[in-house]
Amino acid sequence: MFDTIVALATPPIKSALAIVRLSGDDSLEIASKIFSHDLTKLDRPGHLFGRITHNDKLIDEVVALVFLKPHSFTGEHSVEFITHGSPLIAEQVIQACLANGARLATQGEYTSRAYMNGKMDLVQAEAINDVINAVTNESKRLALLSLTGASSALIDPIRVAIADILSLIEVNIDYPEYEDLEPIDRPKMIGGIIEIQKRLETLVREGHQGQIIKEGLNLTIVGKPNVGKSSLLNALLKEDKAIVTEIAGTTRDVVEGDINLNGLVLHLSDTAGIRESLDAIEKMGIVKSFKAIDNADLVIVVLDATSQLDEEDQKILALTENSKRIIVYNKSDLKQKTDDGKLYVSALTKDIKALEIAILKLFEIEEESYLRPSLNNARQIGLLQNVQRSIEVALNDAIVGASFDIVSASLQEAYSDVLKILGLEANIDLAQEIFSRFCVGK
Ligand SMILES: Nc1nc2c(ncn2[C@@H]2O[C@H](COP(=O)(O)OP(=O)(O)OP(=O)(O)O)[C@@H](O)[C@H]2O)c(=O)[nH]1
Ligand SMILES: [Mg+2]
Repeated sequence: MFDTIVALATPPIKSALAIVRLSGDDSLEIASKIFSHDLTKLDRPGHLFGRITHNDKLIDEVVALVFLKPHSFTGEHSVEFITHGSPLIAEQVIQACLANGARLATQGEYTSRAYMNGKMDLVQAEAINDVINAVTNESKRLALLSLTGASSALIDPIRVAIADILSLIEVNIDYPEYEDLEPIDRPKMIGGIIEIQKRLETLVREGHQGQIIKEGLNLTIVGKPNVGKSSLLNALLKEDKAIVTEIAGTTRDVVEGDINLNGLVLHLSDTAGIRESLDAIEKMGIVKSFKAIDNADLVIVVLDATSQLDEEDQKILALTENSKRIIVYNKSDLKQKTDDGKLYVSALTKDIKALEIAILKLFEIEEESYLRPSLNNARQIGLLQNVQRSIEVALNDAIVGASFDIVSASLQEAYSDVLKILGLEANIDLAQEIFSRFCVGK
């Protein structure tokens, strides 16, 4: 049971319509105090046209959408007033609701109530934000898979597999005298844990891919002056965004732009050519280049295909050694084609396909990645990694012959973290899992 909250569900700007919504046990009463119809008498959901008045003053003519518990987004009684799209009107409707007992909703409170009232799990609740924030069709599709529960469903086989082993261990520990009991077979248990480990590896890998599809990648283009970094940026962007000249040291500041590469959003940064410089402005630009390398998910190191690597190139290669990187040889148009395994591009002639393919391949983004549900935000992946760690401990303990209750402790931890992904409590659920499998004490 929650108090009744009110908020504007649309942006506070002039528009055709605005929506003010109420949710909570007293929604119908509060709405009825300011609306021309009595909504408390409704026995079914519906919409009604009427007037909103407060302190005997007409505020607006509106349509009220009425949702009855539990058939609403939040699972509570809920009323949405569709008003004319004036921020002033919306504000007055909200004030009238507040004066009649509602309180202002806090950020995300409607969704949090939907979660608390069991309308959705935590993965689904998180997906609402992803749906709203998606900027590509691909990321929206992934978010909808999570919203509709397809990502949450990925948890279940792992939860059940852990519970299978746990229940066997627990019952053997607690009821060793129970005759019908299947004794624990250690190799079988180890096999089961390895199976869980494999499933987790897949989930984490696919989660990272989903995260990349959703959030995009920061890609930084670096190299010494004049190798064609800005030209490469322009070729990738298909736009003349950065200034290109034959003068070394042209780019001073970081130049940024986004592209959508087969559904993968790349946040590109072209940087100042890195070299020893006495020019104060150029030096500042080079400091920014170093920062951009640190912030990058992927560094593109540009080398000049027409000349031998020099000391400056070597320094940049050393500097990016620990970054995820792709080394490209630019200006291939000036050079005879050789098949030496190096990645050649020509930013000038826009021959950069090989680089685009290499990027997609490096992050293992394939057609299926866009269609696959995944647990793909930092919280979900972090918990999956916790589960991985506990499972690894359980596996090592099981292999070295540790006692079953030691193995059980790690498995219980894993089980609890699995449920946390969905925002569920572990204790009650685990007991239910165990006793649903065995009729102990029957
Ligand atoms: N032939 C040929 N010339 C290129 C290519 N890419 C760039 N250039 C030329 O190389 C020169 C430098 O290009 P930029 O893109 O400004 O090089 P940069 O690496 O950004 O240089 P700085 O900003 O000074 O660090 C220009 O004259 C470009 O036209 C290429 O693929 N082929
Ligand atoms: Mg440049």
